[in-house]
Amino acid sequence: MQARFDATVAAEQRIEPRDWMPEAYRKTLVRQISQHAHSEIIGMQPEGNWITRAPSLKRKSILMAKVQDEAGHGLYLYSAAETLGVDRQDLTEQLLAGKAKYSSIFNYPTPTWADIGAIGWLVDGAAICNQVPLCRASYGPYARAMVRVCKEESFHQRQGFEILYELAHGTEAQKKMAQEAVDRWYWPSLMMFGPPDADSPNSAQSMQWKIKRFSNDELRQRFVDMCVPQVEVLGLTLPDPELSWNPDRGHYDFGEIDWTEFHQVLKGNGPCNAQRIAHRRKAHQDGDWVREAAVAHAAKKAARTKQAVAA
Ligand code: FAQ
Repeated sequence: MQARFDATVAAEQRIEPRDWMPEAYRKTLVRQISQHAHSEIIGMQPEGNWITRAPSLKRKSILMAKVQDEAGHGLYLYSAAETLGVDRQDLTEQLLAGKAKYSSIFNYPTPTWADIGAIGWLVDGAAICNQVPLCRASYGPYARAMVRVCKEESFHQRQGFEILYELAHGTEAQKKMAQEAVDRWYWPSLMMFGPPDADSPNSAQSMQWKIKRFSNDELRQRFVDMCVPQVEVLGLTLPDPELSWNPDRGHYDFGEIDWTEFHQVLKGNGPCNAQRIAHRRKAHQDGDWVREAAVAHAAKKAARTKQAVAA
């Protein structure tokens, strides 16, 4: 069975839920997919904060659609995780108990409207760099979920870029607001790619299994290289004095990331960790009646079908 699994992965074919897989492969997928799902769900909060205050009806409807898309991504991902034999309720309970990881990026605040532009451009931009290769992940349900997610994230990124572009070409105060938001989100976006390769315990095995196709540092570099020409079009700057083109490498060199900050955020000490979990718990409690109603409705429907069959 192991040989067949190895041959399937080597041949770039997909592992499906019905196939035998090593227990460690299954566990790695549950870990990554569930963390990813939690990130999408918690990731609704920083932008959700601006739905009632979006500066126009058009901006409000776009933002509502975007935040709903993130909820949808969470649902596809929980479904993909369930194909591996875990229960969505258990995953949710781990998140609510503060035991599950989700992306560090969503523990930062959104004090101005420009932060919504910066999230779209930088956070969705980083998400795309990371997730496009996941469309080729060896596990079928995860790879297929990623295809739709990436299409939606591309649209999200463009709407964020457009918000920033308008602000950057508006009044002096608007341009300043856009620059400050980019300054706030740039470094945390680089941290989204995970620890440097040398400190990434999961990368080597995940790449061997073709879950991950590129290392954390490779994708981070790709993102920096993408941001530099785009920030020039925006007429803004990236907050890194060490950023410079390296002709030998064919890439931009960039400054040192503050990994102490990253580890603090992972430990729960970021600016919004406590608020994010408290809000998620309340939203879950507020949704109790919906889940109860759905279960009651399903039971009634099943009873009616049973009666009809008996008759
Ligand atoms: N934050 O050995 P590695 C989005 C953890 S979705 C928190 O390198 P791996 C859309 C890592 O889990 C954003 N924890 O791990 C959106 C591991 O923990 P563990 C989420 C992090 O898995 C946009 C430990 O550190 N995207 O943005 C982070 O091989 C706008 C060691 O790290 C995904 O989840 C971090 N930044 O590589 C939504 C993509 N980085 O379990 C709303 C799928 C690392 O061993 C609004 N995931 N850790 O204790 C992946 O590609 C990978 O899981 C990585 C990490 C690259 C994130």
